[in-house]
Amino acid sequence: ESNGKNAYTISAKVPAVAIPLAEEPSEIASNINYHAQFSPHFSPFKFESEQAFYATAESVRDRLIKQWNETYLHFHNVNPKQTYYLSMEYLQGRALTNAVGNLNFQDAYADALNKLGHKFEEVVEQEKDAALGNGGLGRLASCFLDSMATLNLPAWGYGLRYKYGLFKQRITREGQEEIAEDWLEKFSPWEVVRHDVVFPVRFFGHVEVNPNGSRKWVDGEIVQALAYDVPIPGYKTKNTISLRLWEAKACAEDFNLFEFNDGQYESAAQLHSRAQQICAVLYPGDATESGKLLRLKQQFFLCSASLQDIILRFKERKSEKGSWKWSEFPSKVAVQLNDTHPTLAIPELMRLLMDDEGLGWDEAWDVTTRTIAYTNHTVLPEALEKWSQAVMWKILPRHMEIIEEIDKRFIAMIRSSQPDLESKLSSMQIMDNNPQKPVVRMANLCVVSSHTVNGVAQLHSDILKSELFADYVSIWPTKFQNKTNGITPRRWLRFCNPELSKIITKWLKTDQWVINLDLLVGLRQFADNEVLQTEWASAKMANKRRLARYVLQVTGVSIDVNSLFDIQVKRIHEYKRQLLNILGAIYRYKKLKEMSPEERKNTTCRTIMFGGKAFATYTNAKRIVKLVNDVGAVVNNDPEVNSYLKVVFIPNYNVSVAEMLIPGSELSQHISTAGMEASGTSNMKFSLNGCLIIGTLDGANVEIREEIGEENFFLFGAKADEVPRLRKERENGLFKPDPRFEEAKEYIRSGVFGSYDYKPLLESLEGNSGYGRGDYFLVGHDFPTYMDAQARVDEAYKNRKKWQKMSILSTAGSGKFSSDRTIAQYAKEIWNIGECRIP
Ligand code: T68
Repeated sequence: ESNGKNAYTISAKVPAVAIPLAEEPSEIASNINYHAQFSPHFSPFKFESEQAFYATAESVRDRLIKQWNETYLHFHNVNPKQTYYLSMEYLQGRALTNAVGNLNFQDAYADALNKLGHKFEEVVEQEKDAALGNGGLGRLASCFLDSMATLNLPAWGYGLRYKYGLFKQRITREGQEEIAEDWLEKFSPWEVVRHDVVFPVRFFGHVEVNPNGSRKWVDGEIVQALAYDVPIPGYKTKNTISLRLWEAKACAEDFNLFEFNDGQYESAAQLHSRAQQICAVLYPGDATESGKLLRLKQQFFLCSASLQDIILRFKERKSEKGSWKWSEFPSKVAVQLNDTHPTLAIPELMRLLMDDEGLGWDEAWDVTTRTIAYTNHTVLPEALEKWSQAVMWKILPRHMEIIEEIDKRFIAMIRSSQPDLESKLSSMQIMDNNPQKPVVRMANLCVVSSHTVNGVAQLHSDILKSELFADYVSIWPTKFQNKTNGITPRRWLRFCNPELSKIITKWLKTDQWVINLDLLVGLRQFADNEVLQTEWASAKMANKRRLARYVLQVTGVSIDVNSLFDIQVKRIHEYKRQLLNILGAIYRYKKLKEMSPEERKNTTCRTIMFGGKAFATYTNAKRIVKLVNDVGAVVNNDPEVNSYLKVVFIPNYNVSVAEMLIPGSELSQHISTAGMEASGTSNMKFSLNGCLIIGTLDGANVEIREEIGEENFFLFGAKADEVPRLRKERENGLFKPDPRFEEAKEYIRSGVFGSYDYKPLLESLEGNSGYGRGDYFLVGHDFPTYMDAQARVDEAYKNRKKWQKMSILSTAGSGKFSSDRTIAQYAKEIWNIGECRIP
C-alpha cells in the first residue's frame, strides 16, 4: 500500500478538488482524487488501476459536461437545421484516450496519474468496450459522430442502450463459443441519465375511428423510453454533441400489486420484464436477418422515442420565436436512416403528424419525405429486411394502415405517370402480397419515402442504380447518390498509432493533418527519403512488437517480429472469403513441407493472423473459425517449418483489439467476392496506417487503389461485372479448377488438420451446396490469381526499401478516407446543414 495505490494514502498527499480549474497535472490529480473519494463505486481502501480508471473518466467527463451543456444551449439559441442520425448500432469502443486526446490533455492526465502512482496506458486498459454494434455499420456510425462533433455540425445520434452488446468470443476445442457481455456490469462513467426526458411508446392495440373521420391508435401496451446521453467531444473544439440512447422502462402502475399480494410474483411483474426485454440484447445480425418479433419492437422503440423527442425540440425552439408552420419542419430537421433498421421512422412520423398534430395526408407526406434520407449498406438479398405483414398488423396496426396507403398512392402514381413500368410494379411496390408469405419490403419503403438514397462506395452506389434500385431511377433520377465511407483519423491514426503520428507531424511540419487528412499527400515527396523510410520502419517495428506481445498473451503463440505480419480481421462471412485466405495458407504450408531446408531459406516468413466473430447460428462461418484454429495448431507446432509460417486466430476481435492490431500490420486482406462488400472500412484504417492491401476490385478497395496508386496495391480476382457469368459457368460445369486449389482442399481431406468434419465446408466450394449453387463466392475461380498476388507480396517484401516506400505512399494516399470528408459531403449534399460552433 506504500506505492500510493490506496485512496487514503493519496488523500494525505493530494487534496481533493471537486471542480478542476487549471490544466495543471497537480490540479487534475486532485480532481481524480476527489472522484475516487466522493463519487465512489468501490470500497474506500482500494485505488488499483480499475478504481483509477473510473475516477479519471469521471474527471474527464466533468470537463466535457461543461462544454456539452454549452453546446446544447448554443444549438438551442441559434436554432440551426439539425441532423439526427438514427442507428440501431454504435460500436464506440473505449472513450478515455479519445476524450483526453480531443481535449488535448494527454500529457496533463498522464502526469496527474503518475502523481497518483498509476500509468495512463494501464489505466485506459481497464475500460470495457462499448460494443453496441456488430461490425462495419455500427463502427461507421461511431466514426460519423466523431466527425460531426469535430466539424462543429448541429447533429446528434440516436440509438438503443442495450444491456448486452456484442457477445464475447472464446475459442475452444470446438471452435467459437459466445459469452454474453454486460458492458454496464459496473456502470459506464460516460453516460448521463436524463430523468426529465421520457416518452411513451405504444405496441399492439387497435385503431379507433373518430366521428370526424380521423384515426387514432389506442390501447395495447405502453413502454416508457428514458434517455441516456453520452458525450461525443470534437477534436480541439468545445463542441460536444450527444449520442442519445433509449432505455425501456415499464411504468410503476404496471406492476400488479394485487397479483403480487396474491403470491403470483411472476405475472405481477410481467409487463416490467417485457419492457426490460426490449433493450436487453443487441441483435446479433451481420447481414443475416431472422424475423424476430423483439427486433421489430426494438426498431419501433428507437424510431418512436427519437421522433417524439425531435418534434418536441422543434416545437420548443419554434414557439420561442413566435408563430410557425409544420412546413418549416424539414428546414430544421434532417433524419438519416442507417440502413433499413430504423425504417419505421417513416410511418411513425406520418402518424405523429396526422393523428397527433392534425395534418392532412398530403401535408404530412410532404414534411416526411423532405425530412428523411436513407443509406443502404448491402446488396445481399438475405440482408434486405422484410417483415411479415401479419406480425406488423399485430404490433403496429396504425402504421400498417399508413404503409398500405403509401404503397397504394405509389402504385397509382406509377400507373398514371409511368405506365411503362407496370410490369415492374410487383417488385417495386412496398407490400409483397405473395399469399404464401406476405411481407413488407423495408428497402422499398425507404426508397419511396426518402428524398435521397445513398450507397457507401462508388462501386456499390453504381450497383444500387444499375441493379437493386434500377427501376426507381427512371422515376427519380436525382434521388440516388454516393457517399464513400470514411474513418475518423483521430481514433484510427492519431491516438492508436502515436509513433507514426509523431513522424508524420515532423515531416509535414504540422499536425493539421489530424483535421485535414488531405495534407497527408505531403508525404509523397519524401517516399524515397531514406531517413523517413528508416523512421517509418522503426515505428512499424515498435507496433509489431507490441502486437506480438499481445498475441503471445492471448493465444500463447510466439510470433517472429521479423516475419511479414499479414492480417485479415472482420466479421466471418463466406462473402468476405476468410476461406480463400486459409486455403492459401494451407497451400503455403504444404509447399514449405515439400521444400528442402535450403529452399525454405529463400521464402518470405509470414505470420498470418485472423480475427473476427461469426454470427452464432451461421454454421459455415463457425466452421471457418474452427478450420483456421485447427490449421494454426498444426502449423505452429511443426518444428520443421514453424519458423517460416505461423497461423494465428486472435480471439474476440473488437474495436480496442483493432486499435492495437492495425498499427502493427504490414499486409491486410480485403478479398471479398467482387460486388458483395458494399464498402469496407477497415481497408481504409489499414491503408492509413501504412499497411499494404491485397484485395479484389470491391467496395472502397477500388477507390483506395485509385488514390494510393495501382503499383502499391496487390490486386487479383474477378471483377464485379464478370461475377454473374462466372457463376453461370460454374453451374453449368464449365469451370476448370486450378490444380493448386485441388491440392489445398485435398490436404484438408487427408486429415492433416484433424478429424473435424470439414466435408460441408469443402462441399460449399463444389457442386450443389451453399447458396444452392456450388462455390457461389467464387473461391475456386479467384484462387489462382490470389496465389499469384501473394507471390508478388512475397517478392515485394524482400526489398524492404521498396516496401517502406509503398507503405509511405499508402498513408500519403489515404486522405480521402477521412470521415470528415464523408460527413462534410452528407452535410452539404443531403442534409443541407452548416457549421454551428460555440464561439
Ligand atoms: C457493412 N454492413 C457492410 N451490416 O458490409 C460494409 N447488417 O461493406 C460497409 O463498409 C459497412 O456496413 C459500413 O457501410 C454491416 O456492417 C451490419 O452490421 C448489419 C447489422 C444488422 C443487420 C444487418
